Amino acid sequence: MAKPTKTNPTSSTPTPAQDAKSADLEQNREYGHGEFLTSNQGLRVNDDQNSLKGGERGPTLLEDFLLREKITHFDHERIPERVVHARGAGAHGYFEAFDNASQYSRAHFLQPGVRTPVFTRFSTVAGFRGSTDLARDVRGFAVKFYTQEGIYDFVGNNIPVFFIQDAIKFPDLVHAVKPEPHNEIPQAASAHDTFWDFISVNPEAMHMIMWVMSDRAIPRSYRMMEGFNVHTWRLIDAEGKSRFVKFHWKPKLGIKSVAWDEALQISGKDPDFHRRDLFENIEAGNFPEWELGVQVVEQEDEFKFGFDLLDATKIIPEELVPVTIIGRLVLNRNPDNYFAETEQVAFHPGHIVPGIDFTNDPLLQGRLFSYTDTQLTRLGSPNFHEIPINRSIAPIHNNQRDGHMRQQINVGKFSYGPNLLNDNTPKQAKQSEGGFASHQERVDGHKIRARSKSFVDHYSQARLFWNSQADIEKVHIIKALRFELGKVEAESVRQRMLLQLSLVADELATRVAQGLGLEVPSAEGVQLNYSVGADTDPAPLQSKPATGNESKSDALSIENHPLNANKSIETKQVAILATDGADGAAIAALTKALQAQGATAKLVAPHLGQLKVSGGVALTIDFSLQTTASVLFDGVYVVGDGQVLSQQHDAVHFVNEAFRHCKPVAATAAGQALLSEAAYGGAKNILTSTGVSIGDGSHAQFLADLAFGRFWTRELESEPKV
Ligand code: HDE
Repeated sequence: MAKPTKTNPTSSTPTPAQDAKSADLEQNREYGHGEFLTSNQGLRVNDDQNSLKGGERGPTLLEDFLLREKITHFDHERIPERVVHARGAGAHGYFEAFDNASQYSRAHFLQPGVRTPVFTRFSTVAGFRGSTDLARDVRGFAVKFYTQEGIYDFVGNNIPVFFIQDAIKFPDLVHAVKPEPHNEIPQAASAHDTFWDFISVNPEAMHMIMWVMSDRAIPRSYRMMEGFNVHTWRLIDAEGKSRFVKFHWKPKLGIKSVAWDEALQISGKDPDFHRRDLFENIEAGNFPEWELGVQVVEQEDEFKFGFDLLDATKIIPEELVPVTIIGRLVLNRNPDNYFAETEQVAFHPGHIVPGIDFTNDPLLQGRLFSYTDTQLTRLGSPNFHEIPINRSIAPIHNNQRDGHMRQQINVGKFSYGPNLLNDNTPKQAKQSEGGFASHQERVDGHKIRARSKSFVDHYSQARLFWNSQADIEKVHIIKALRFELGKVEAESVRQRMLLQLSLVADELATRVAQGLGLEVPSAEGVQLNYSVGADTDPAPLQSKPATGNESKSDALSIENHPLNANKSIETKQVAILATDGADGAAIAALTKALQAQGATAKLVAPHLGQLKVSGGVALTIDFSLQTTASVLFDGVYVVGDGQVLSQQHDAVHFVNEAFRHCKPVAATAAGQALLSEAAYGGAKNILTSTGVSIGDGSHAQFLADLAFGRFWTRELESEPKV
């Protein structure tokens, strides 16, 4: 019988020849279409609708092996979710090295022109698997490279620093941020007592807090985030020379975020917003792309910075060490099955290949233990590397044996080495044969539980971040902290946080305090840092406030980031708000103009079904006002009858909200009446604002506004001075 083919192949489905990993997965794909239903033992099933009973109305018989098999399998369908990063979305793609990569690393996947299949998983951190995509949170950015030398995992985040400096603190951090244990509230949110209590006594978190309170923590799309591998790593070149490196993923679409109020709305209107955005864009052929950048530091320059390269709460400012681009990542295929691939994929920062090595960053060192360990609970067996999505395309030969769910059938009687009876194979590989050998670093010291003094400054880079923000970004950080600390019930925690913020920047602390109705306390004589051992004097570990340090870095801002200099409307979504009788030619022209530049138009109307536009044409409506919301779009264009729409609360709300979220809003002359009706805060007529236009035939102003992005001046103008 001919093998059934996939019934709905998409444009993004590569042929096996294009992608070695896809070919590898093909042996596990099951299509089912057109086949007989069978049991798990291959038996064709005759009746899957009725259980086996003693008489039509009698009890079900224990003999019913088909019932038992089906129910038993169902009963065991769930596995434990990830303890962190539980909610995610995955995609297949490839990485391509540029010609300059090999000067830094001997890794095969970094040699000129080599294309390596990858699987990438993006995630939120704190929320459970079923939580919302738009939580204020760090985003995971993990990439599994199926290299010819084995698996290399890049297990990073969209923020380049972390909350803590030492892995031993990780369980406390996670316990503090997860829902409080007595009532499991709140879900996917850091705005509660335990998180801020922990932060307020751990000043090493202050730099990370600045990032998490910024718009980086509410991305517009997984496709529009940077990625970082946080720690300093080592790259080893062909001569064996080691250099320090920080890795960056730079998104081709720039860095984009949503407004906080918008994030809250999206969480209700479409909690799968980021997952859907990734999936739909890949299906549509809008393949997301990032460039891989490296900041390389020569071994001899290790101590030339005012911070320690081994401290994961520090960046290397791009002004000090520029980022060199060495390759690109393209995601071009959706998973066939969420559970089999996205849920079962298992990343590990310890999965490395020759040409990459670790540093002594104490956060990284602890991670090297954690990731295999956690898979044993989550995936249930040391054989998780055999699950198809985790399987290396480089062959595996070793003397590890057995365990739950073992798939490999090791032939022969030898499972040990060295041996003579099996020609001493599988044999060790020399480095010249691709064998991995750790970088030989001289290590010398006392066995000691302590934090290096070089890790003490917790405020300078937090302040650098604050200084680097555009005015609107500062306002967003202040509002985020007012929200988060406003949800904290213990006033002592609010007070301590204000104190910590005052050591970053007075203006920041004062404005947050105003929102909380509190005064900023004095830091005089207060113990700031509780992250010390019982016999350790905390005084030398009190980091000094960074006042006076006024340096800036554009790469820390979204608004001023060089990646956002190129304005484009590519992959943006526009809602065309229309009514029956609307100008069909205007809709067609606008749709065409948007599509020509890579954007998408969706028709939104008061009802679903067909829209009867001028010229007797009927158009299919994508959404009714009840099934969508303006928060799901990047811009709104009113083409319908503005008089009719202004009578409908949902339509007025649609425009008001888009305006409030600082998005481009436009109308044809016929639709203008809706814009006149919409008013921000009940006061201001939006027609006079920036980013609001009345379209002529070309819609040029709207297209320019859409490319510009957000008109944050509207928010700045409306900002109460307190
Ligand atoms: Fe993770 N982290 N982590 N982490 N992490 C996990 O591994 C851990 C840290 C990151 O999509 C877990 O398979 C410790 C930093 C991502 O599957 C677990 C410490 C960074 C993902 C774990 C950290 C990350 C994880 C949970 C401090 C950015 C999701 C499930 C020492 C560089 C990967 C799992 C995916 C997942 C431990 C800190 C990134 C428990 C102990 C820093 C993207 O092993």
